[in-house]
Amino acid sequence: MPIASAAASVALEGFELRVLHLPLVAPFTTSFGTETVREVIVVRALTSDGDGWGEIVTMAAPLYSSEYTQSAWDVALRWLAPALLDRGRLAPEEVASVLAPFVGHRMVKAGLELAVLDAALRSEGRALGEYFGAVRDRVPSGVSVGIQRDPAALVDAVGGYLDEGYARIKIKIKPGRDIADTAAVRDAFGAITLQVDANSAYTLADVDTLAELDRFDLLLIEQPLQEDDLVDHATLARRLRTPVCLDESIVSAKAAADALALGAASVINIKAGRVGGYLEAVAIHDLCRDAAIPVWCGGMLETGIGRAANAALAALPGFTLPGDVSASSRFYTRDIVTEPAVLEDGHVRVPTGHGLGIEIDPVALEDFTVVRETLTR
Ligand code: NPG
Repeated sequence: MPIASAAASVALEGFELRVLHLPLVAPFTTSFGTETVREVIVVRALTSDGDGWGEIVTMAAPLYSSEYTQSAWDVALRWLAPALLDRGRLAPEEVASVLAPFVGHRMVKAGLELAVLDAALRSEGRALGEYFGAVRDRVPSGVSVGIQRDPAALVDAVGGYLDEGYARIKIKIKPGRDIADTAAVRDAFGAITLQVDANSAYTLADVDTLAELDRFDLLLIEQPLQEDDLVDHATLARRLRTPVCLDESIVSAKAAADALALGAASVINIKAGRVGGYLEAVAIHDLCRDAAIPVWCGGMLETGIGRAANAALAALPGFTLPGDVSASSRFYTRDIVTEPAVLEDGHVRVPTGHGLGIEIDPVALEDFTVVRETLTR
């Protein structure tokens, strides 16, 4: 189901970029490290038709992907924003093709595209969900739980999220913190909807350990092997009963098609930042839907900007599994939007206001800003 009708074009006048530091409510540990502060880049597209907001979801260090704050900042200001500003007037659907000559840097492309899209839709009075073709007004909310001190602490953390009403639990695993952690959660909570995320921490040599997870009836195992290990993922998938879901490996619609053709995955996590934008994300949704492959919306600890966009994306019909679209309070005590996403009966509402349907809290934005730069035509 491609985008039904194109958005208006906007006359770009500039981009304002900010690096923000948002303190996390608790440290978040994955197989690649621990975060206590979310460093993120917020983009404001300045147009003669009004402003638009986007978010570049890079992390401070290149551990999840090769992109990181300083690479994103540099490429955005030196190459990508100037290329868009050179065009003057453009439609959001043209952003990807203007930026296509620049290799990689997908998270930056996604953040710039979202800011242009928000400006365009706001100018037309259209909601992002409606533009995407959303079929739901709220989406089931899953939560991603980091690696804790020990399995008992993990059970405590998961129990808290279940009490809040989250519809699905995802726990992070890594070698040495897999079977016992998963067993502890299964034993404590019975038949909850449970999945695990390895963030590329294993190799094919770990197949026996990974096969032990089969007894826990997991919804899926996410990204057990390295980003470019598509063939190994296919080999692993044949050895496991647990469905293999890919995250880091899926950097484009082409990568998704290749992974499916190889049998490397039977579920796909769609993250707009990782694939270069929300329009590419919709394209992956469409191809998976045609192939009857379930998808879910991943998260990158987004501020209220990306969180609103993710809720709109996750409202598309092919998103049949709960995503990492949690309440803002899962990560932040204070967000940069006036009405942060809340959990209601295990769901997050899809905003209906114009564009992203959020309003920026200017005081919070200012308080969290550590660097700012504006580029104009
Ligand atoms: O709910 O936004 C969220 C976080 C979901 O676990 C989550 N993200 O690998 O999917 C991931 C993971 C991540 C964490 C990715 C940190 C990058 C950095």
